[in-house]
Amino acid sequence: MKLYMHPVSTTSRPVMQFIADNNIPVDMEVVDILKGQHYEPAYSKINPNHLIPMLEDGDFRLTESAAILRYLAEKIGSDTYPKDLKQRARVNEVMDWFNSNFYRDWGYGLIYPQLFPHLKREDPKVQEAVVAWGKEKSKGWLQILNDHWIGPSNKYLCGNQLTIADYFGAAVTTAGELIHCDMSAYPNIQRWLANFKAGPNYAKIYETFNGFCASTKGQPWQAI
Ligand SMILES: N[C@@H](CCC(=O)N[C@@H](CS)C(=O)NCC(=O)O)C(=O)O
Repeated sequence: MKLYMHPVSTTSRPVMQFIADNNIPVDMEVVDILKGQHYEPAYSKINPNHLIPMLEDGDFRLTESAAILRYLAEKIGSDTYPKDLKQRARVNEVMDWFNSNFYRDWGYGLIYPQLFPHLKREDPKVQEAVVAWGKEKSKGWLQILNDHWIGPSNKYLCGNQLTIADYFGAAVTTAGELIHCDMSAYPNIQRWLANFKAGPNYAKIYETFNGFCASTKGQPWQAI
């Protein structure tokens, strides 16, 4: 198998980490999205979405990081994607929650329009309003994540067992480190992330991302 990815990418990191944690034989092919390589014909031809990650398993190609995580977990029979109907439904629910509600306002409202030139609105008033909206909505989602999904005693998102929802949710939540969000108002999120970051391959997989975050320090971010 082959994964088209970039180590800084929010949606590549969870897949890369799952592959590393489970020693799945997958070749890594970097698509340099910072240099626009995802728009070059070689990649556009096989993924017209111009997005990473994308998995190749023989002649089968799969996009969408959450779908790739489910595919790989199912393929290796991992406990991180429970077989029990209700437990699996809970994992799917949490992944969908992150992928839609939370990521829309957190990623595409608050973080990315400040960070990526192609997502910055041309009109400064519009830009300000987009980011202010994203920030307010994100606070609401973070509170729900802190109080409802994790709560005071869960080690992970769906109880005390690590699931693919944690790989996905942690990658999305840590995107806040790009603009140096302070999560001290959300102790359950901090505790969950600390549990997740203690995993065997976190430091290695997140090394490039952490370096990128260090390079964005000290800028006038609108952050939490
Ligand atoms: N829903 C997709 C989103 C993929 C996505 O947004 N990938 C980003 C990297 S994190 C990308 O390729 N961005 C390139 C661009 O925006 O030009 C998934 O979960 O895989």
